[in-house]
Amino acid sequence: MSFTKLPIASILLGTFLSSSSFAFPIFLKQFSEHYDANSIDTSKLVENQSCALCHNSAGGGGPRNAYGESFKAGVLGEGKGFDAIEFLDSDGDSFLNLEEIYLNTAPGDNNDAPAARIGISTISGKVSVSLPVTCTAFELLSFGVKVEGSNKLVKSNVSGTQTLALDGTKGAILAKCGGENAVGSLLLK
Ligand SMILES: [Ca+2]
Repeated sequence: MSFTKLPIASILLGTFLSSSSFAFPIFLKQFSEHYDANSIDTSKLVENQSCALCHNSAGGGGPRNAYGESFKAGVLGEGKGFDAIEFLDSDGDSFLNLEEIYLNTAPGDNNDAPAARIGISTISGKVSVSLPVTCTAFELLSFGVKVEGSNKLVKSNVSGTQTLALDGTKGAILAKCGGENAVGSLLLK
């Protein structure tokens, strides 16, 4: 039986969803949809963290963790999108929330952090990416700018410093080595 045939049940369900730990699945869905729309697969993060993405308790409800507090202040409080809290390091592990989300480590848990940082800088109209490890599966996403003529670059078994063509001046670049747990980003203003 569908909820469309049970308006009272729908109303009651809506009340629970907006006022308790049941609110979480709605925000989790928004989180997944936002990052899916930006070519960032968060399925592993969502599966591993579930309610602990924003709460101290894996079961949800109760106190929020550092990312949950950022979400409460920036997204709920100020009515902004997830973008508003992406360039914060909520849990203080020295990696930005967006970097952690891209790598699928927990942005609200400083015991779950990337293992190494990928250095990204611009040099004479190009972008320089310094890999601290040999990347078995290197991926680079760019927003607003293009790298090597594309918004997504995938390479296998790369190491050292990559100097890549950059088109555009304003945007963001994310790079990761999924298997080696390394990530980096650059915001171009
Ligand atoms: Ca973390």
